[in-house]
Amino acid sequence: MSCQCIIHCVFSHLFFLILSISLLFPRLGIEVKKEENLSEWYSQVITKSEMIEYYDVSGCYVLRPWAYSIWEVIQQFFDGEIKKLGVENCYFPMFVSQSALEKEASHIEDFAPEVAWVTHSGKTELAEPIAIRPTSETVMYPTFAKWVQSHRDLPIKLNQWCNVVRWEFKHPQPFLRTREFLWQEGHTAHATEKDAADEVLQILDIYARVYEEFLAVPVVKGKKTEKEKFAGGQYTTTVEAFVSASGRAIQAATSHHLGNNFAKMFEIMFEDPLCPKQKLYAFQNSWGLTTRSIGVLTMIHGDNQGLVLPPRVAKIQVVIIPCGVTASLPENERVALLAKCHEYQKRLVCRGVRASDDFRDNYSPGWKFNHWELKGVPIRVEVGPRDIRRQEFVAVRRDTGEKVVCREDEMEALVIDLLANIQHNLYNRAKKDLQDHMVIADTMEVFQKELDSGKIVQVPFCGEVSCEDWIKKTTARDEEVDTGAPAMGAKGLCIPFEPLRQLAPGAICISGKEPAKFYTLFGRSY
Ligand code: 87F
Repeated sequence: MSCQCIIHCVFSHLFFLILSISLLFPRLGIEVKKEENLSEWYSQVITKSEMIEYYDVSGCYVLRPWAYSIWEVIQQFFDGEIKKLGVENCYFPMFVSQSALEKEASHIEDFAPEVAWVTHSGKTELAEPIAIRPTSETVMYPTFAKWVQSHRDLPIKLNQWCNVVRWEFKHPQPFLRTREFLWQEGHTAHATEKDAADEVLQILDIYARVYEEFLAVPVVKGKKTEKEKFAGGQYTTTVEAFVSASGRAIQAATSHHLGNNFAKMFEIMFEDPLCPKQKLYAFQNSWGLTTRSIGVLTMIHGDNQGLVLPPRVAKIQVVIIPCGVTASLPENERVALLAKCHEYQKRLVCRGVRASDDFRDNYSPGWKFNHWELKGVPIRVEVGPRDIRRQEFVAVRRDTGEKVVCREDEMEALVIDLLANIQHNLYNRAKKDLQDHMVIADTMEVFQKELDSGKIVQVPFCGEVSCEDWIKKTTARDEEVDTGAPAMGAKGLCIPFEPLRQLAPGAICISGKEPAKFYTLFGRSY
């Protein structure tokens, strides 16, 4: 064999050796920093934490139990709250006839490119193509019309938990922008404008509570601008969250008042109780919260070790890991150690804590620490033989990395207290982050400077669509200073219900032309 041949042979063997090692032992930890490459960090976090599995249809993803369990917590809370308001669950078909979908021509125009159609069964073309629901106004309202004759048939308050399909062409991102997603959509019809308007805000409050009390994500409540509202409705209220790692805001949930726009299209009407023979149109709302919320939580709380879960939505809140099980540890001590871990787990479960022990003996404690850290479990409890002798254990918080030594007899109280503390700490941290990144500007120069330093900005605004177009165009940048990516223009995120400052009398719109009507929050967004 020639010398060249031997070298070739050695190298190809080496290559296959390295390849098989890397296939057998994929890198465990997160390999990029959140502050250095956010999108790569995000995809590593969601896959390595076992929330998402990729799928071979672009824009569609598998939600694994670790992610789906978060959705179940949201569902349980939200479902309970809307039932208190008299909302009932139901299920309507996922298919929409062309005629129903196109009834609301005015607003469907903008959305038409995203609607997916079924055109064939097998090789046979359908007589009429059928759309897959992108939202269910046009699915439900023909039925509402059948059900409403008199004011006694109102209100109708329905909700459904389902999937919807919007065939987006922008870059997809798991949870944040997907072609199929899960949501709840509420649709209600009322006899009076006031009844409907009250409900819009009640629902918005529940959305804010989902984010603030469960996901530990602070939100800004407000009304959408004319340009950004749901075109089919009268006005849109929204909760907006902020991802400081990208300097971008994200729409967290919306609650719309539809006025009688849809009632007129679908003839949802009833006899005026005060003036028989006179027909009145119902006043309607629709509102939705999606699995995007899980992406928001990930973006906001995740760190360079991986996912960080707020305790209230964590499938496992406490993981108990036996430590110091070496070959030299006497059998009776090993048994006692595992028994103690199991006892802790049982005692916590008895108190309503979602605790789990990890007794797998083919993994080292160090490996388990990394694993559960990556998955964002709020508290890790470490128990070793020496801890048992001292009647102690060590608790490690995921949010700060802090270690707390704890007495065995105070275990339940301490852990429960620590979980509440972590929940609050995550919220307070994110709240401070939002406060530090939401500022006021009264001139375009300051507005642009703040935007380019990753902030969202409240500016005096006239509310005109043409002016909002101008702001978006003017604030767009060809190249972003540090990433080299083009920086999109600022969108109107909302007209905050509680602006940072009240508008001064005679204030002029940021564009310098018309009088300002309100402070409006602008920012780059998802
Ligand atoms: C995409 C394709 C077709 C959004 C679409 O926000 C139609 C639409 O109507 C569409 N994307 N929308 C607006 C949805 C409004 C509203 N529906 C009920 C919600 C919450 C839940």
